[in-house]
Amino acid sequence: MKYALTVLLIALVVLAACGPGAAPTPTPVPPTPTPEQASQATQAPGEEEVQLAPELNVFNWTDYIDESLLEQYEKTYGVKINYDTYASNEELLAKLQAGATGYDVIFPSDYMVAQMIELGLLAELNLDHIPNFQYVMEDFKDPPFDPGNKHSVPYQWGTTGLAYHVPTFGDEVPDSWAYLFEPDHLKKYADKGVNVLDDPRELIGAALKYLGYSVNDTNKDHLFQARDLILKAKPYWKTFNSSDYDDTLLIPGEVVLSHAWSGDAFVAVWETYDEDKDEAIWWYAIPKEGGVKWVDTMAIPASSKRKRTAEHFINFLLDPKSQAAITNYTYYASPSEAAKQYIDEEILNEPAIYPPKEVMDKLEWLEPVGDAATLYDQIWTEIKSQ
Ligand code: SPD
Repeated sequence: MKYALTVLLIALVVLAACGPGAAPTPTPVPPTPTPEQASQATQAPGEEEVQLAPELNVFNWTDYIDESLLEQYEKTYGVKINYDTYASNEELLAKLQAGATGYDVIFPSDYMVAQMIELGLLAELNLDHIPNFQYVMEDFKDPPFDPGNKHSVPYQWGTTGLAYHVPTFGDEVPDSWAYLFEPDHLKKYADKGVNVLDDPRELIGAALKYLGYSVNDTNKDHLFQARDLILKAKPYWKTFNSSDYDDTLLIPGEVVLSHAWSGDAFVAVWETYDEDKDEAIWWYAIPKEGGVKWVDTMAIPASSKRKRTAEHFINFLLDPKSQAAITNYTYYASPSEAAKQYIDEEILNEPAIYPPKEVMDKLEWLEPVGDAATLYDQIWTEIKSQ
Protein backbone atom coordinates (compact mmCIF):
# COMPACT_ATOMS: atom_id res chain seq x y z
CA MET A 1 0.00 0.00 0.00
CA LYS A 2 2.80 2.35 0.95
CA TYR A 3 4.48 1.47 -2.37
CA ALA A 4 1.23 2.19 -4.34
CA LEU A 5 0.88 5.62 -2.73
CA THR A 6 4.48 6.53 -3.53
CA VAL A 7 3.95 5.58 -7.22
CA LEU A 8 0.75 7.67 -7.37
CA LEU A 9 2.57 10.66 -5.87
CA ILE A 10 5.43 10.41 -8.35
CA ALA A 11 2.94 10.09 -11.25
CA LEU A 12 1.10 13.24 -10.12
CA VAL A 13 4.36 15.19 -9.86
CA VAL A 14 5.40 14.08 -13.35
CA LEU A 15 1.98 14.93 -14.83
CA ALA A 16 2.06 18.33 -13.22
CA ALA A 17 5.53 19.00 -14.64
CA CYS A 18 4.27 18.12 -18.15
CA GLY A 19 1.17 20.26 -17.92
CA PRO A 20 0.67 23.30 -20.13
CA GLY A 21 1.99 25.76 -17.59
CA ALA A 22 5.26 23.85 -17.15
CA ALA A 23 6.22 23.14 -20.79
CA PRO A 24 9.99 23.44 -21.22
CA THR A 25 11.04 26.22 -23.57
CA PRO A 26 12.58 24.53 -26.65
CA THR A 27 16.07 25.71 -27.47
CA PRO A 28 16.05 26.76 -31.14
CA VAL A 29 18.21 24.34 -33.21
CA PRO A 30 19.54 25.93 -36.39
CA PRO A 31 18.85 23.82 -39.53
CA THR A 32 21.88 21.83 -40.69
CA PRO A 33 23.40 23.78 -43.56
CA THR A 34 23.69 22.03 -46.93
CA PRO A 35 27.30 21.73 -48.12
CA GLU A 36 26.63 24.68 -50.40
CA GLN A 37 25.27 26.91 -47.60
CA ALA A 38 28.28 25.96 -45.51
CA SER A 39 30.64 27.20 -48.18
CA GLN A 40 31.89 30.55 -49.25
CA ALA A 41 30.78 32.32 -52.35
CA THR A 42 33.38 31.83 -55.07
CA GLN A 43 33.84 33.37 -58.44
CA ALA A 44 36.43 33.64 -61.15
CA PRO A 45 37.17 37.13 -62.56
CA GLY A 46 34.22 38.35 -64.60
CA GLU A 47 31.89 35.60 -63.39
CA GLU A 48 28.68 35.82 -61.43
CA GLU A 49 29.16 35.00 -57.74
CA VAL A 50 27.98 31.49 -56.92
CA GLN A 51 27.72 29.73 -53.58
CA LEU A 52 29.90 26.64 -54.02
CA ALA A 53 30.28 23.59 -51.80
CA PRO A 54 33.80 22.87 -50.50
CA GLU A 55 33.87 19.45 -52.23
CA LEU A 56 32.32 17.69 -55.21
CA ASN A 57 32.16 13.95 -55.90
CA VAL A 58 32.59 13.17 -59.57
CA PHE A 59 32.06 9.68 -61.03
CA ASN A 60 33.22 9.28 -64.64
CA TRP A 61 34.26 6.59 -67.13
CA THR A 62 37.89 5.47 -66.85
CA ASP A 63 40.45 7.57 -68.69
CA TYR A 64 37.92 10.11 -69.88
CA ILE A 65 39.27 13.52 -68.89
CA ASP A 66 42.41 15.59 -69.04
CA GLU A 67 43.03 15.59 -65.28
CA SER A 68 44.74 18.99 -65.38
CA LEU A 69 41.19 20.36 -65.78
CA LEU A 70 40.32 19.01 -62.35
CA GLU A 71 43.32 20.81 -60.85
CA GLN A 72 42.40 23.96 -62.71
CA TYR A 73 38.85 23.84 -61.31
CA GLU A 74 40.09 23.17 -57.78
CA LYS A 75 42.56 26.06 -57.92
CA THR A 76 40.21 28.57 -59.51
CA TYR A 77 37.15 27.86 -57.38
CA GLY A 78 38.53 26.32 -54.19
CA VAL A 79 36.35 23.20 -54.59
CA LYS A 80 38.04 19.87 -53.91
CA ILE A 81 37.14 17.29 -56.55
CA ASN A 82 36.89 13.68 -55.37
CA TYR A 83 37.21 11.73 -58.61
CA ASP A 84 36.23 8.09 -59.08
CA THR A 85 35.75 5.96 -62.22
CA TYR A 86 33.63 3.16 -63.68
CA ALA A 87 33.80 1.01 -66.82
CA SER A 88 30.20 0.65 -68.01
CA ASN A 89 26.76 2.21 -67.81
CA GLU A 90 25.53 -0.91 -66.07
CA GLU A 91 28.17 -0.54 -63.35
CA LEU A 92 27.12 3.08 -62.82
CA LEU A 93 23.43 2.12 -62.64
CA ALA A 94 24.11 -0.74 -60.23
CA LYS A 95 26.01 1.63 -57.89
CA LEU A 96 23.19 4.18 -57.86
CA GLN A 97 20.53 1.50 -57.41
CA ALA A 98 22.49 -0.03 -54.55
CA GLY A 99 22.03 3.31 -52.78
CA ALA A 100 25.33 5.10 -53.48
CA THR A 101 24.26 8.62 -52.60
CA GLY A 102 27.51 10.54 -52.49
CA TYR A 103 27.93 11.29 -56.22
CA ASP A 104 27.28 14.79 -57.56
CA VAL A 105 28.20 14.52 -61.25
CA ILE A 106 27.91 11.36 -63.39
CA PHE A 107 28.38 10.64 -67.11
CA PRO A 108 25.70 8.20 -68.33
CA SER A 109 25.35 7.44 -72.05
CA ASP A 110 22.24 8.20 -74.11
CA TYR A 111 20.11 5.07 -73.46
CA MET A 112 21.13 5.02 -69.80
CA VAL A 113 19.98 8.63 -69.33
CA ALA A 114 16.46 7.60 -70.45
CA GLN A 115 16.55 4.57 -68.14
CA MET A 116 17.73 6.66 -65.17
CA ILE A 117 15.10 9.35 -65.76
CA GLU A 118 12.42 6.67 -65.70
CA LEU A 119 13.82 5.31 -62.44
CA GLY A 120 13.82 8.81 -60.92
CA LEU A 121 17.59 8.73 -60.42
CA LEU A 122 18.43 12.08 -62.05
CA ALA A 123 17.93 15.64 -60.82
CA GLU A 124 16.50 18.28 -63.15
CA LEU A 125 19.10 20.71 -64.45
CA ASN A 126 18.69 24.48 -64.51
CA LEU A 127 20.15 25.31 -67.92
CA ASP A 128 20.44 28.99 -66.88
CA HIS A 129 23.23 27.77 -64.61
CA ILE A 130 24.97 26.09 -67.57
CA PRO A 131 25.43 28.98 -70.04
CA ASN A 132 28.09 27.08 -72.01
CA PHE A 133 25.26 24.85 -73.23
CA GLN A 134 24.75 27.60 -75.86
CA TYR A 135 27.88 26.31 -77.65
CA VAL A 136 26.50 22.76 -78.07
CA MET A 137 25.79 21.82 -81.70
CA GLU A 138 22.08 21.66 -82.60
CA ASP A 139 22.44 17.92 -83.42
CA PHE A 140 23.20 17.25 -79.76
CA LYS A 141 20.48 19.46 -78.24
CA ASP A 142 17.02 18.20 -77.28
CA PRO A 143 17.89 14.50 -77.79
CA PRO A 144 15.15 11.83 -77.89
CA PHE A 145 16.57 10.19 -74.76
CA ASP A 146 16.13 13.44 -72.76
CA PRO A 147 13.73 15.89 -74.46
CA GLY A 148 14.59 19.50 -73.67
CA ASN A 149 17.86 18.46 -71.96
CA LYS A 150 15.95 18.50 -68.70
CA HIS A 151 18.36 16.07 -67.01
CA SER A 152 21.55 15.92 -69.07
CA VAL A 153 23.90 17.85 -71.33
CA PRO A 154 26.35 16.21 -73.74
CA TYR A 155 29.97 15.58 -72.72
CA GLN A 156 31.72 13.71 -75.57
CA TRP A 157 30.59 11.42 -78.36
CA GLY A 158 32.04 8.68 -80.53
CA THR A 159 31.50 5.43 -82.39
CA THR A 160 32.13 1.75 -81.70
CA GLY A 161 34.16 -0.34 -84.12
CA LEU A 162 37.30 -2.46 -84.45
CA ALA A 163 40.82 -1.42 -83.47
CA TYR A 164 43.40 -3.50 -85.34
CA HIS A 165 47.15 -4.04 -85.37
CA VAL A 166 48.22 -2.97 -88.85
CA PRO A 167 51.38 -5.17 -89.15
CA THR A 168 49.24 -8.25 -88.39
CA PHE A 169 46.52 -7.48 -90.89
CA GLY A 170 48.81 -6.06 -93.62
CA ASP A 171 46.72 -4.71 -96.46
CA GLU A 172 43.57 -6.35 -95.16
CA VAL A 173 41.20 -3.99 -93.33
CA PRO A 174 38.91 -5.72 -90.81
CA ASP A 175 35.91 -3.71 -91.92
CA SER A 176 33.22 -6.20 -90.90
CA TRP A 177 31.93 -7.60 -87.61
CA ALA A 178 32.74 -11.00 -89.19
CA TYR A 179 36.31 -10.42 -87.97
CA LEU A 180 35.03 -10.46 -84.39
CA PHE A 181 32.38 -13.18 -84.68
CA GLU A 182 33.28 -15.69 -87.43
CA PRO A 183 35.55 -18.56 -86.38
CA ASP A 184 36.95 -18.73 -89.96
CA HIS A 185 38.36 -15.23 -89.51
CA LEU A 186 39.24 -15.60 -85.83
CA LYS A 187 41.29 -18.78 -86.38
CA LYS A 188 43.87 -16.73 -88.31
CA TYR A 189 44.83 -14.35 -85.48
CA ALA A 190 43.14 -15.53 -82.25
CA ASP A 191 46.45 -16.89 -80.91
CA LYS A 192 47.77 -13.29 -80.99
CA GLY A 193 44.86 -12.05 -78.91
CA VAL A 194 41.40 -10.61 -79.42
CA ASN A 195 39.60 -8.36 -76.94
CA VAL A 196 35.91 -7.49 -76.73
CA LEU A 197 34.23 -4.70 -74.77
CA ASP A 198 32.95 -5.89 -71.40
CA ASP A 199 29.68 -4.13 -72.12
CA PRO A 200 26.39 -6.00 -72.65
CA ARG A 201 24.60 -3.50 -74.91
CA GLU A 202 27.71 -2.94 -77.05
CA LEU A 203 28.60 -6.61 -77.57
CA ILE A 204 25.05 -7.92 -78.04
CA GLY A 205 24.34 -4.85 -80.23
CA ALA A 206 27.34 -5.59 -82.49
CA ALA A 207 26.21 -9.23 -82.88
CA LEU A 208 22.65 -8.11 -83.70
CA LYS A 209 23.96 -5.65 -86.27
CA TYR A 210 26.13 -8.31 -87.90
CA LEU A 211 23.03 -10.53 -88.17
CA GLY A 212 21.20 -7.70 -89.95
CA TYR A 213 19.07 -6.55 -87.00
CA SER A 214 18.88 -3.29 -85.08
CA VAL A 215 21.25 -2.77 -82.14
CA ASN A 216 18.06 -2.14 -80.13
CA ASP A 217 16.25 -5.31 -81.22
CA THR A 218 13.95 -6.84 -78.59
CA ASN A 219 12.82 -9.95 -80.52
CA LYS A 220 13.61 -13.06 -78.48
CA ASP A 221 14.66 -15.21 -81.47
CA HIS A 222 16.97 -12.49 -82.77
CA LEU A 223 18.52 -12.07 -79.34
CA PHE A 224 19.09 -15.82 -79.04
CA GLN A 225 20.76 -15.81 -82.47
CA ALA A 226 23.04 -13.02 -81.24
CA ARG A 227 23.81 -15.01 -78.07
CA ASP A 228 24.66 -18.14 -80.11
CA LEU A 229 26.93 -16.14 -82.43
CA ILE A 230 28.77 -14.73 -79.40
CA LEU A 231 29.08 -18.11 -77.70
CA LYS A 232 30.62 -19.64 -80.84
CA ALA A 233 33.18 -16.85 -81.08
CA LYS A 234 33.95 -16.59 -77.37
CA PRO A 235 36.56 -19.42 -77.24
CA TYR A 236 38.68 -17.36 -79.65
CA TRP A 237 38.60 -14.23 -77.50
CA LYS A 238 41.32 -13.59 -74.97
CA THR A 239 39.75 -10.84 -72.85
CA PHE A 240 36.59 -8.90 -72.02
CA ASN A 241 37.93 -5.46 -71.17
CA SER A 242 36.45 -1.99 -71.65
CA SER A 243 38.21 -0.12 -68.85
CA ASP A 244 41.92 0.01 -69.73
CA TYR A 245 42.29 -2.10 -72.88
CA ASP A 246 44.05 0.70 -74.78
CA ASP A 247 46.88 0.92 -72.23
CA THR A 248 47.09 -2.72 -71.13
CA LEU A 249 46.22 -4.68 -74.29
CA LEU A 250 46.55 -2.59 -77.45
CA ILE A 251 49.64 -0.48 -76.81
CA PRO A 252 51.79 -3.34 -75.39
CA GLY A 253 50.60 -5.67 -78.22
CA GLU A 254 48.79 -8.16 -75.96
CA VAL A 255 46.07 -8.40 -78.62
CA VAL A 256 45.91 -7.66 -82.34
CA LEU A 257 42.19 -6.98 -82.67
CA SER A 258 39.77 -5.29 -80.31
CA HIS A 259 36.15 -4.29 -80.22
CA ALA A 260 36.74 -0.66 -79.33
CA TRP A 261 35.41 2.83 -78.75
CA SER A 262 36.85 5.32 -81.22
CA GLY A 263 38.81 7.46 -78.73
CA ASP A 264 40.38 4.51 -76.92
CA ALA A 265 41.45 3.11 -80.30
CA PHE A 266 43.06 6.43 -81.21
CA VAL A 267 44.96 6.56 -77.93
CA ALA A 268 46.67 3.38 -79.19
CA VAL A 269 47.03 4.83 -82.71
CA TRP A 270 48.86 7.91 -81.46
CA GLU A 271 50.82 6.27 -78.67
CA THR A 272 52.36 3.67 -81.01
CA TYR A 273 52.76 5.78 -84.16
CA ASP A 274 56.06 5.01 -85.90
CA GLU A 275 57.43 8.53 -86.46
CA ASP A 276 60.49 7.36 -88.41
CA LYS A 277 58.49 5.43 -90.98
CA ASP A 278 55.48 7.75 -90.66
CA GLU A 279 53.32 4.65 -90.24
CA ALA A 280 50.49 3.74 -87.90
CA ILE A 281 50.81 0.51 -85.89
CA TRP A 282 47.18 0.57 -84.77
CA TRP A 283 44.16 1.76 -86.71
CA TYR A 284 40.39 1.82 -86.31
CA ALA A 285 37.63 0.70 -88.67
CA ILE A 286 33.87 1.13 -88.49
CA PRO A 287 32.32 -2.12 -89.80
CA LYS A 288 30.47 -1.84 -93.10
CA GLU A 289 27.32 -3.41 -91.55
CA GLY A 290 27.08 -0.34 -89.28
CA GLY A 291 27.02 -0.31 -85.50
CA VAL A 292 26.72 2.03 -82.56
CA LYS A 293 27.17 5.81 -82.36
CA TRP A 294 26.85 7.15 -78.85
CA VAL A 295 26.96 10.27 -76.74
CA ASP A 296 27.98 10.34 -73.10
CA THR A 297 26.38 13.07 -71.02
CA MET A 298 26.82 14.95 -67.75
CA ALA A 299 24.02 14.59 -65.21
CA ILE A 300 23.36 15.04 -61.49
CA PRO A 301 22.01 12.19 -59.36
CA ALA A 302 18.70 13.04 -57.68
CA SER A 303 20.39 12.35 -54.33
CA SER A 304 23.08 15.05 -54.77
CA LYS A 305 23.22 17.67 -52.03
CA ARG A 306 25.44 19.97 -54.09
CA LYS A 307 23.34 20.54 -57.17
CA ARG A 308 24.35 24.18 -57.73
CA THR A 309 28.06 23.30 -57.49
CA ALA A 310 27.52 20.30 -59.78
CA GLU A 311 25.92 22.59 -62.39
CA HIS A 312 28.83 25.00 -62.02
CA PHE A 313 31.33 22.18 -62.62
CA ILE A 314 29.31 20.87 -65.59
CA ASN A 315 29.37 24.38 -67.04
CA PHE A 316 33.14 24.48 -66.57
CA LEU A 317 33.50 21.17 -68.48
CA LEU A 318 31.28 22.53 -71.26
CA ASP A 319 33.47 25.60 -71.70
CA PRO A 320 34.85 25.44 -75.28
CA LYS A 321 38.45 25.40 -74.00
CA SER A 322 37.72 22.60 -71.52
CA GLN A 323 35.92 20.63 -74.24
CA ALA A 324 38.89 21.02 -76.56
CA ALA A 325 41.30 19.95 -73.81
CA ILE A 326 39.19 16.81 -73.22
CA THR A 327 39.03 15.95 -76.94
CA ASN A 328 42.76 16.62 -77.42
CA TYR A 329 43.40 14.19 -74.54
CA THR A 330 40.76 11.46 -75.13
CA TYR A 331 40.50 11.57 -78.96
CA TYR A 332 36.71 11.50 -78.64
CA ALA A 333 34.66 14.06 -80.53
CA SER A 334 33.26 17.14 -78.80
CA PRO A 335 29.61 18.20 -79.10
CA SER A 336 30.73 21.85 -78.67
CA GLU A 337 30.80 23.87 -81.90
CA ALA A 338 32.89 26.61 -80.27
CA ALA A 339 35.49 24.06 -79.10
CA LYS A 340 36.50 23.30 -82.71
CA GLN A 341 38.82 26.31 -82.89
CA TYR A 342 40.93 24.82 -80.05
CA ILE A 343 40.91 21.15 -81.14
CA ASP A 344 44.05 19.76 -82.81
CA GLU A 345 43.64 19.83 -86.59
CA GLU A 346 44.65 16.19 -87.03
CA ILE A 347 41.82 15.13 -84.69
CA LEU A 348 39.25 17.43 -86.24
CA ASN A 349 40.12 16.27 -89.76
CA GLU A 350 40.26 12.54 -88.91
CA PRO A 351 37.20 10.86 -90.49
CA ALA A 352 37.52 7.90 -88.14
CA ILE A 353 36.93 10.33 -85.21
CA TYR A 354 34.53 12.77 -86.87
CA PRO A 355 32.96 10.42 -89.46
CA PRO A 356 31.27 11.83 -92.57
CA LYS A 357 27.47 11.85 -92.78
CA GLU A 358 27.25 8.71 -94.96
CA VAL A 359 29.05 6.69 -92.26
CA MET A 360 27.09 8.26 -89.37
CA ASP A 361 23.84 7.41 -91.18
CA LYS A 362 24.69 3.68 -91.00
CA LEU A 363 25.11 3.83 -87.22
CA GLU A 364 22.40 3.67 -84.56
CA TRP A 365 22.07 5.23 -81.11
CA LEU A 366 21.51 2.71 -78.34
CA GLU A 367 18.01 3.11 -76.88
CA PRO A 368 16.37 1.63 -73.77
CA VAL A 369 14.94 -1.83 -74.57
CA GLY A 370 12.09 -1.75 -72.02
CA ASP A 371 10.99 -5.14 -70.72
CA ALA A 372 13.55 -6.90 -72.93
CA ALA A 373 16.22 -5.59 -70.52
CA THR A 374 15.66 -8.74 -68.43
CA LEU A 375 16.37 -10.93 -71.46
CA TYR A 376 19.52 -8.91 -72.25
CA ASP A 377 20.64 -9.45 -68.63
CA GLN A 378 20.00 -13.21 -68.83
CA ILE A 379 21.88 -13.52 -72.11
CA TRP A 380 24.78 -11.50 -70.74
CA THR A 381 24.99 -13.70 -67.64
CA GLU A 382 25.00 -16.78 -69.88
CA ILE A 383 27.73 -15.31 -72.08
CA LYS A 384 29.95 -14.38 -69.14
CA SER A 385 29.47 -17.62 -67.24
CA GLN A 386 30.14 -20.11 -70.07
N1 SPD B 1 37.60 5.48 -71.88
C1 SPD B 1 36.35 6.19 -71.94
C2 SPD B 1 35.29 5.46 -72.66
C3 SPD B 1 33.95 6.11 -72.63
C4 SPD B 1 33.08 5.45 -73.60
N2 SPD B 1 31.74 5.59 -73.40
C5 SPD B 1 31.11 4.84 -74.39
C6 SPD B 1 29.71 4.46 -74.14
C7 SPD B 1 29.14 3.76 -75.31
N3 SPD B 1 27.96 3.02 -75.08
